[in-house]
Amino acid sequence: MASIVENRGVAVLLCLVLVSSVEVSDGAVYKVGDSAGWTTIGNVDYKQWAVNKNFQLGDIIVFEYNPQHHNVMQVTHAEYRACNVSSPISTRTTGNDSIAIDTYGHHFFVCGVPGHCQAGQKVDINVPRAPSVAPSPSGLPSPVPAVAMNVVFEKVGWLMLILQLLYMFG
Ligand SMILES: [Cu+2]
Repeated sequence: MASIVENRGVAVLLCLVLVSSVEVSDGAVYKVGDSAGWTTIGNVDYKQWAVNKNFQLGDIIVFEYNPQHHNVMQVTHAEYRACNVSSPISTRTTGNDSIAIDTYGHHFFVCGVPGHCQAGQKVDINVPRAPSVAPSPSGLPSPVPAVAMNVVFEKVGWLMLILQLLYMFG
C-alpha cells in the first residue's frame, strides 16, 4: 500500500518535470532593438533587427523604453506604413512591455509619440506559417482557430500522458 502511494508520487513528480520542461522550451524572448531597446536614439534599424529573426508562435517580444518618451501601439499594416496612430489595436505604456505572439502573420508595432514612427520607431514581427501547412487558397488570414486547436490538442496530449503514467505507476 505504501509503495503504491510512493509510486504515485514519483509519477506525479515525473509529470511535473516533463510539463515544466516543455513550457521552458515553448518560446524565445526577443528584446526589440537588443541593447538599444525601443527608442529613436541612434537610428536603430528595426527592420534590420527583425529580418534575421525566426519568430515562432509563443515567442515573447519585449519592448523596453522610457515611458515618459515612448509607448508601444499595435496597428494595422496600412497604419504601420502610414505611421497612423489615431486608432491603434492596442496601446502599451509601462516601459517594459512583454507581448506574446500567438497568431501567425505580421504584427505591426509603432511608437505613438508624434514623429517617432516617421523617424523609424516601428517594427514588423512576422511569424510565418510552418512549411507543412498548406497556404489557404484565398490568401485570407485565418490563423486564430488553427492555433487555438493546436493549443487544445497539445494540452489534451499532455493530460493523456499524465493519466497513462498514473495508471502505470498506480
Ligand atoms: Cu517613441
